[in-house]
Amino acid sequence: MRERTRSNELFAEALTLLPGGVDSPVRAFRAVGGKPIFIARGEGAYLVDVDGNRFVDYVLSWGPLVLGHAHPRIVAALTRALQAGTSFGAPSPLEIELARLIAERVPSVEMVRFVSSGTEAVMSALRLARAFTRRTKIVKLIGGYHGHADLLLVQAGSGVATLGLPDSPGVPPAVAADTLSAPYNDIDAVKELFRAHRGAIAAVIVEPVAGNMGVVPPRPGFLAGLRQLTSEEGALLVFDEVMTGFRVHPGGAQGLYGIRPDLTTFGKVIGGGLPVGAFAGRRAIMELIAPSGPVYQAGTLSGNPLAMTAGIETLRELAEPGRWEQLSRAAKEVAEGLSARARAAGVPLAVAQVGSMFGFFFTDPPVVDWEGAKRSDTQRFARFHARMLEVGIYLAPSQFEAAFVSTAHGEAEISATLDAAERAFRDEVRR
Ligand code: KE4
Repeated sequence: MRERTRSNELFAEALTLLPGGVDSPVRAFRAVGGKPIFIARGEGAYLVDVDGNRFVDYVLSWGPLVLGHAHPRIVAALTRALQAGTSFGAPSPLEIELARLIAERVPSVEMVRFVSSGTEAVMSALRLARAFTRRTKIVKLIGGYHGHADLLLVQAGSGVATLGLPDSPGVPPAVAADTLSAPYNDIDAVKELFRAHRGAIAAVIVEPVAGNMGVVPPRPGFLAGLRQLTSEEGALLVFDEVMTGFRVHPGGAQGLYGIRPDLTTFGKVIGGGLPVGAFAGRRAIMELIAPSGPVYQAGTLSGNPLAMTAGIETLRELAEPGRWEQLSRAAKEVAEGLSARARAAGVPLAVAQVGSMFGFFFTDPPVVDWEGAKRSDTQRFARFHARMLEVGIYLAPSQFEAAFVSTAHGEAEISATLDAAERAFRDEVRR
């Protein structure tokens, strides 16, 4: 590993122009110590930093790069699309194509509206849910992260949890008051909220596999319980699949668990690494969105041809024979390998893997909610993260994030990762 001289110089310069030297808080390495690494390029399963160091990348831009960096099919398609221009501000056939690909794969989706981020998708979906039900309260699960819209910065995960921010200044109490929260995997706590706020709850929004408090899968019956409860209470069930969409199953988490939400939000993978989000669901709800209905929502670059192109090619490539099996197998091999090596070294480790995403906590298993996640040893995670980084394995710089594999993660990358982990666990025990 070369000295990260250039990276540190750039970070010092970035600090004078960008708050915290980054454009998104969780990239700042605050939770694991050290300084963020400035990247020159991505190559398949690898990141290459500005000092020439190569890392096996398990962040993959926080999920989007399911085919790895600079996949030839994506680069070729974008190069062609670029020749036709970058944005039209008018409809194009590409939006229809990507919407059709999503609807074909996700049975609950009849209509789609594209936006430019997951935050926009969730914000718009909840406005729509409030309009459709004529109710104002929203239920979210503690540790869930759904972007940084005011109404969702309540007991949120991801960077909010990473930085230990109780919530966020600037969010009016009146706005936060309409957001109720309950522990993840606790259906009785959600039922209690409905009892206490009968007739007032517009929607429950849930990460069907939580990926922003670390990876916490739904316990059997939890998602079905939310589906039944929201149907009985006249509220909408919103699956936030910004992370899980086309990551955990060809049909998203709803395909994996056989649940049909009323609305779904997407992002990340459907843009193949370009700025995109979407909210989608059944026609009767979606047609309330302007201009077909009165619920306003808009965006200058919504459905832009470059993001649509990258998304179309990503979903088509994912549909090639064997891609899903390859992704799940790679993630399973890493997850099980970490578990076995931690056990052999006597390090308590709770590991979870769903499709091509996985996570681990330095604590005894299982971790089923935010309370369990925050009880894990985050200092041990920080030491592990640093040790892995030093030998070229790039994990999310936060305990409260997920790890992802791509179709470019092969045996060489996996064995390098597990060998590094074995040494890191042993160093941890010897310290
Ligand atoms: P964006 O606005 O960041 O595109 O999406 C927000 C969002 C919504 N829903 C879920 C389930 C998400 O995971 C996210 C964004 N995820 C984080 C990482 N866990 C983005 C990384 C970052 O904030 O820099």
